[in-house]
Amino acid sequence: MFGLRKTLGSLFKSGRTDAAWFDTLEESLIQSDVGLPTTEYLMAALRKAAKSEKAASPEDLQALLIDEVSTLLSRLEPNPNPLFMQSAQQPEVWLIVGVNGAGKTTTIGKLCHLFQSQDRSILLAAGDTFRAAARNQLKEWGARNGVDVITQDSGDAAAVAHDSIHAAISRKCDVLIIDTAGRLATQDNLMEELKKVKRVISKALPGAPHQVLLVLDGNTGQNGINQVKAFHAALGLTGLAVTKLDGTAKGGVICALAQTLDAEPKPRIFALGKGEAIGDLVPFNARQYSSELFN
Ligand SMILES: Nc1nc2c(ncn2[C@@H]2O[C@H](COP(=O)(O)OP(=O)(O)OP(=O)(O)O)[C@@H](O)[C@H]2O)c(=O)[nH]1
Ligand SMILES: [Mg+2]
Repeated sequence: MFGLRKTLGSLFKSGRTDAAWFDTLEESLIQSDVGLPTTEYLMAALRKAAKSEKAASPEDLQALLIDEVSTLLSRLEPNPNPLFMQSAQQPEVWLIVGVNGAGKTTTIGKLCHLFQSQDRSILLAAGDTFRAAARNQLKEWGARNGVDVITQDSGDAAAVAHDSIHAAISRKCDVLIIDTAGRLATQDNLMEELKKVKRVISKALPGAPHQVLLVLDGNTGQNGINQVKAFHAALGLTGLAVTKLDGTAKGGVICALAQTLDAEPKPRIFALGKGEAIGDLVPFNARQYSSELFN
């Protein structure tokens, strides 16, 4: 599944762990967007283990690497995962944000499917008011899931959010998921609009939004870290969904994130997107991810 696997798969099967072997491993980690500090940290741990002969064979080193990365990534694992919490809030409001094309609308379709499998009633809100096509795309996901979508012809995302909260309250929906238009964190006016959407939601329903989820393209590399920081600073993210991890060689960005977000209480990674289909959303599990990355 991960492209990194091809290089590493053969590396961990080779018999010798000489200097060239370590160099190849180091190169692979950097290429997969693990990032320099994390690569250095991991390589130091492996070299030390190899020297002390605690881990001599490639298999031993592979197991050690999986352990190290798993420990690192466990910082990002929510416990419990809000995807599976039946909260007392009704409606529980999810605000979905991120840069253009990250996979927000698709992730909403998948989330909707997941929540429905938990027997929760859902309402969607088309807060991406920039393009009519965006509204239609969300409507398609709504139709696929048999779920209503609140839309407006106006160009005001905050008004849609406001409407949808009242609709969700009066319909007694368990979960309301609000889509937003993609934007760069450097576009100040658009970030202000997003803050306004959040304020309007809080006013319409104190305590909401209960989750502010940043959808991050797993292929964005180190820039993904800046996205997380900037959106978090503006909105107070609670969670991340990292998408397009099917067939990428860049899954390492999650390791870099773990190191960066170390000191932060939030956000955590709730889910990974592994395809375009409705079922292609998996809850984030540090150990599983780590062994998939290096197997
Ligand atoms: N392979 C793969 N493709 C994905 C995944 N998630 C989303 N996509 C695709 O990425 C493209 C963009 O997805 P959207 O959901 O439209 O992204 P968005 O963030 O809503 O985009 P904007 O609303 O334009 O900002 C679509 O072609 C999706 O099918 C994933 O996990 N894997
Ligand atoms: Mg969209």
